[in-house]
Amino acid sequence: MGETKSVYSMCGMCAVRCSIKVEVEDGVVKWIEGNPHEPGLEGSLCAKGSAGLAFEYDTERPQYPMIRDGERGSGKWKKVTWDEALDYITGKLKGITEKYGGKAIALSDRSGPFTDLTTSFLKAVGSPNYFSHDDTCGKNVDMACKSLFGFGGRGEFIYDLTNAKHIVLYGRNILESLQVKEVNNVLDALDKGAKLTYIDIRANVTASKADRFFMIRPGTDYALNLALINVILKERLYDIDFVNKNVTGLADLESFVVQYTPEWAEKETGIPAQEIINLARDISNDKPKVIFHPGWMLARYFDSFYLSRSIYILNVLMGNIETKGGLIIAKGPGDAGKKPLKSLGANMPAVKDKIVDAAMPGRTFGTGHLVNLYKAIKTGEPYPIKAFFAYRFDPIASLPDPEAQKKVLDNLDLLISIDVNYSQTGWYSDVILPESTYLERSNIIGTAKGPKPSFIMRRQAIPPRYDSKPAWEIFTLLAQRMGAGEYFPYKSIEDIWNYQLEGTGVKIEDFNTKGSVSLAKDPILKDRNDLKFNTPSGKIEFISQELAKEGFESFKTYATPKRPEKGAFRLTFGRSAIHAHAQSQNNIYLNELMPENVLWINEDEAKGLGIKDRDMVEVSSNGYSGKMKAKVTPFIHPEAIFMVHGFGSEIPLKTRSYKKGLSDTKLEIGLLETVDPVGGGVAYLECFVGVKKA
Ligand SMILES: Nc1nc2c(c(=O)[nH]1)N[C@H]1C(S)=C(S)[C@@H](COP(=O)(O)OP(=O)(O)OC[C@H]3O[C@@H](n4cnc5c(=O)[nH]c(N)nc54)[C@H](O)[C@@H]3O)O[C@H]1N2
Ligand SMILES: Nc1nc2c(c(=O)[nH]1)N[C@H]1C(S)=C(S)[C@@H](COP(=O)(O)OP(=O)(O)OC[C@H]3O[C@@H](n4cnc5c(=O)[nH]c(N)nc54)[C@H](O)[C@@H]3O)O[C@H]1N2
Ligand code: SF4
Ligand SMILES: [Mo]
Repeated sequence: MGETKSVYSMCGMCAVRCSIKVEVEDGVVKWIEGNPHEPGLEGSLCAKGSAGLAFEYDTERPQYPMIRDGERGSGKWKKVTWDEALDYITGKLKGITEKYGGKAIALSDRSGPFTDLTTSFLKAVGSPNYFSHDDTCGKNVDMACKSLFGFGGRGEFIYDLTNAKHIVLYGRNILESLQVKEVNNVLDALDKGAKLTYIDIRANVTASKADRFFMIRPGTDYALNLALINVILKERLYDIDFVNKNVTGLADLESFVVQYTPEWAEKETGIPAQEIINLARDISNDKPKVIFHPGWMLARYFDSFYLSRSIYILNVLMGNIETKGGLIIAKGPGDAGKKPLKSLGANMPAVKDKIVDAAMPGRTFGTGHLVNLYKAIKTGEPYPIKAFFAYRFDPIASLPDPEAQKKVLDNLDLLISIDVNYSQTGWYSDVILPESTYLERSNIIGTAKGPKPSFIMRRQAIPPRYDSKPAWEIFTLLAQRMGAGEYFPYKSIEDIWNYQLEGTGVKIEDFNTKGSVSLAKDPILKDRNDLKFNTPSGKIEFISQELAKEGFESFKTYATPKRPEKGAFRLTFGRSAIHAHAQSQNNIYLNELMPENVLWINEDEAKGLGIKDRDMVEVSSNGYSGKMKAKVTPFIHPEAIFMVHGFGSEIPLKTRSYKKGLSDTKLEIGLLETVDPVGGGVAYLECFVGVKKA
């Protein structure tokens, strides 16, 4: 037998980044499993994680840098060396910077624990224009959180699902749209007798595990919540002590929700009034160990900001903040009395220019909205953006309306994709830089906030199989060529790690045994009698001063969502447990398990249209149409159809997924600038399409 080793690292088959143990023999990966030392994971991986082997040894991924050799999107490429590719990029970037300033360079990545690399790269080249995928995902949820607690985001609260007694999920398909640890935590909680209430427009795997399932009318969750709040306040079912101590604006909320009775909500949502009352009473009995999970998917309607806000308000009313079985504020190194990682940008001068959407008219809450970046690329206002890095991000596959997007992106002088796959954006870009896969590279060290904060490390397990480079090296080489080498002097990942760890007392070797370094022995809980929030008042603001300052109201009058016209349906979408967005459909294992997506359609509606199960149907929207197989089922609301996102690839080099299934984004025509007017998240679900038998 040759040389064998075990490497602790992080899965990269989706953005969850589960901790993994990789078994390597003679430079070949033989086995990947969940990190057995990681509580809650204990060795488990999902199907996508296990298919990491197939991904690694696939030939249908970029193998060397490529420069476009024809029109954008023509699929004609020239193989080049790294020097040629990097010189080409920096030659263009220098021209752009001279003419428009560093601010004309924008970058969007997937966000997460490693963004210090990309934000520092932008800082080094003088640009404030860092964006992430968040507008396409949970931005409204983050903004709602910020308006109440003063800190923005999903990562800022840990949902202590394991210890909860009642979990309420709104379209949070937690067992399929999964994070392995979270699935284990939910199943543990259910084993211990926790109740699960699931609200969705269709019955999926999560619904099948629920004690209570409401098939809600699409887009009406806000009505449900207003009625729940109405009952909770009227019957004084809330945690009076906690609310009195920590909240501002209760009286305003009380008078606002008086009109929203359960009987009223029944007409909106289709959920019987008595069921709503029962849920409010049930939940209250188990408080504070209850969780209303805001999820992400509800962040896709016009009123999603206020809906997400109402979900957080329900949590607060249950007094479940900073308590076991509730929402625990994520702690960073500082809370554990430790120094944080040193930022790669720590010694760089601050960027003077403001991010491009800070000065936009009609702007939404907060900045860094991707959709606004697109507006700036399109109009050149408030200033031109001429270069765009799509790094570990595929906007053409993940924002609505690929054709409209391409027109916007045509205003760029330079579009670069840094990816491990041929992405839709890569296919339309000027340069593709192949990053080494998660098994072939190390990343900068990241911080995982939580009840017990830790430093986390992705570590190279095998040498790159093709002519690729890790991101730290790509951005270092780019910065050096841009004349910012003094800020990116690194020659190896160890140089970066040592720099990051300076003063923390942690050493590189400390990651050897588990792949991460915990900064606290026990979970850190703040004193619930002395909670301080980052809002202007220091309290949880039902009436938000920040919102008021920006001209937004704190409570929004409910507006009935549009009903589809006859023969039309609301297009909804989501995930399957087998695929990750648009990136895994060509994986040889995963493709075999699920080669294409199907159209969920309600059986009565289907009957009316003469559609039978497994018939081919044509789905159409504003001049575009495509065909797919129907799944005729009673388990979806009649107003909606549903398809799994990520199919219908147009990249011929990915032979297994090419043109398989249908792309939801292609049907989302005209929605590129359709956003929640406050939170700024893309309102994908405000989309209606026609369906007929093909
Ligand atoms: N219509 C519709 N639109 C949607 C959604 C939907 O369900 N329907 N979902 C939305 C949601 S919630 C999200 S989060 C977004 C997701 O949108 P994206 O963030 O664009 O999707 P991902 O598939 O996570 O990954 C983006 C790219 O990263 C690449 N990648 C993966 N691993 C690596 C790596 O290690 N290095 C590098 N350099 N690249 C890597 C992948 O190959 C892929 O091309 O899409 C959103 N858009
Ligand atoms: N396997 C797998 N897991 C993943 C991912 C992946 O790509 N693959 N991606 C990760 C990412 S980035 C994200 S954001 C999460 C997403 O996680 P979720 O938000 O839990 O999941 P989605 O699958 O996007 O599904 C959303 C659900 O919302 C429902 N829905 C649509 N409209 C309404 C409505 O009006 N009301 C209610 N109550 N429900 C509605 C849909 O029917 C669907 O079941 O998953 C994460 N986990
Ligand atoms: S959820 Fe699955 S694919 Fe995503 S990181 Fe974890 S094991 Fe990998
Ligand atoms: Mo997401």
